[in-house]
Amino acid sequence: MAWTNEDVARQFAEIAALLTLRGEDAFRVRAYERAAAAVGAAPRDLAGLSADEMTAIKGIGASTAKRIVEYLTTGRIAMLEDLRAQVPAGVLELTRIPGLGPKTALLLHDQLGISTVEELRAALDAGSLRGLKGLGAKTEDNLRQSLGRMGAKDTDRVPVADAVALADELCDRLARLPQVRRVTWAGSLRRMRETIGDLDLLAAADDPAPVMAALRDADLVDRILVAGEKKTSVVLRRGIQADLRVVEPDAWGAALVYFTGSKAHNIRIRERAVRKGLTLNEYGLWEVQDPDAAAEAAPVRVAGSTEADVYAALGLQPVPAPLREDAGEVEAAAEGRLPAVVTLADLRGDLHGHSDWSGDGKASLEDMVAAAAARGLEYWAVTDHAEDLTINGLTRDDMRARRRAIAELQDRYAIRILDGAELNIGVGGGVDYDLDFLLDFDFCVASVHTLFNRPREEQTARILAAMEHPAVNVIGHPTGRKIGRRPGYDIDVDAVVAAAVRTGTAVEVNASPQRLDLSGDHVRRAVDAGALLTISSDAHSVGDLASLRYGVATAQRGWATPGGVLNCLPLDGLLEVVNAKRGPGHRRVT
Ligand code: DGT
Ligand code: CA
Ligand code: CA
Ligand code: ZN
Repeated sequence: MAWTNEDVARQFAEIAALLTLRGEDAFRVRAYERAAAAVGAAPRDLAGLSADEMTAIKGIGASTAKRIVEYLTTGRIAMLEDLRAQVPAGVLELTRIPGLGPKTALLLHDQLGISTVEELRAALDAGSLRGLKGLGAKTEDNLRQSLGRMGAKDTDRVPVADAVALADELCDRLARLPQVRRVTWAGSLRRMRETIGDLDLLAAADDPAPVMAALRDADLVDRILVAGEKKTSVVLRRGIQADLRVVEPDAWGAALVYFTGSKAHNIRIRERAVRKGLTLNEYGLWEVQDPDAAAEAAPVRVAGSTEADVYAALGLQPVPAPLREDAGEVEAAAEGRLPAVVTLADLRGDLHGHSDWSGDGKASLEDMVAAAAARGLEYWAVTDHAEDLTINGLTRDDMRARRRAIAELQDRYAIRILDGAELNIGVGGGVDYDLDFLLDFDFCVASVHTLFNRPREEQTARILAAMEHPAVNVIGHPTGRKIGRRPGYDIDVDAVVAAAVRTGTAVEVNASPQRLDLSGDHVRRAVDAGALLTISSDAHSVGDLASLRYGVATAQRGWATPGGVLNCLPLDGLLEVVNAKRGPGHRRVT
């Protein structure tokens, strides 16, 4: 990640917060707060400046400058490290939530024993903050909103990509056993939630014992929690729990439905079963037995061996796992109007990616192009950072040189390389370079990389202004959140989505597992409004291209169809959209 002024500012804000938490002198605290504000608002990139040049900036004194230099050269500030060691872990984490200052954090810690974001979430849900002295209903409201924008926390839940890697590894091993007919993962992982509480593995086998034993004996396992006949639970070395159920092949589909969940979805379809005079459980969909029937009469299984059978017997279209959240999908499936959601195979290109032309890209342009081509993509946009991202951004000359490199590669590769840029949305909504220069690109992403803590109206207006630009084709990671680490900036997503429709600008589903931005819920709002999406990897390395699957799953969770996704269009269709945005009188991209 780039070291930006914003990043430096965060270090000072943290110092100020930690000093407050330690009850330090208000004057000293204020000095660091002022330094944080000055750094955040500095018109130039600090990395290029000497300590002397820094002190010329209003609000930065000699000792602040010294610490900035320390940070930029070593990546750490010793004083900050010392402070971190002295304050109860977790309390500071709370202060990362906008609207929650050090005083409130201490209050929550001392009065309610809250020291993690998750605990705060639970306390809010339980209403325990109400009546707390010094904490009004307005603050409570703000906290709730900030937590909502932050996404699920990572303390005891793991990011979906980590869980996929573990679950794949375990399933591969189990699949090799001769007894195993089928094996897969279920639960929140199969629904592709952003974070995963535990892994739910499901296998079909006639004899469960050797399958259970194989999991217990796996070297990935740290300890065994349950060693039953139907279920084994273990804690993996990585700290995450894995549950394995083994069922007979005739129950496979019913078990898969049951253990995929969500619980709310299961309840909804079980109600449907009951209305049809059936019962649904993990072993199948059954006819309800007549109480007068002979005790030895065998129960009748209506469906069970495949998921499709179970849904069909319930009078439902088969529901893709990411949609199973009781968000209207059962009603839609009953009426035959489930969306044909976008799949990985529908993506024809990737419209956000980096090469080592920008400082944070890890692979060469050619390696990235070759990897995108090897994935079967028809086009790939290289959107290296533009110049306003001072550390990693490319100057005009860099961009021209890169353009020559692209042309040379294009002679040798069939995949279309789109000459692109990731522009920085300035505080007033302006972007890098100038109109003429921007129109020389084929495709531009515009993203917010600085000044996250602006008020909602300002932040929204800034993005709306950028959307008006004829060369801005998509807003990258529109809310700026990092899952479990920082909330997105406060924006009016519905206003952004409406402006996307009006201006012909797309909104991105950034597929990086730490972003997934837009989230599934936001995608749903974009889809309902008719906004065009992109699903892009934002790859900084060859391996990152594989993240597209998480973007697709997130789009599925928001009910997106290929028709609503810009990079499901073939190249000429994509270029038509780009040229329509440019309007007449501007260079056309061909
Ligand atoms: P997670 O693990 O918190 O990320 O979320 P899930 O959805 O994987 O939940 P988990 O592991 O507790 O349970 C796996 C599935 O089992 C869940 O999605 C639905 C199903 N299930 C069916 N009935 C119940 C129930 O009564 N309680 C729970 N906990 N799960 C149930
Ligand atoms: Ca689970
Ligand atoms: Ca579980
Ligand atoms: Zn990017």
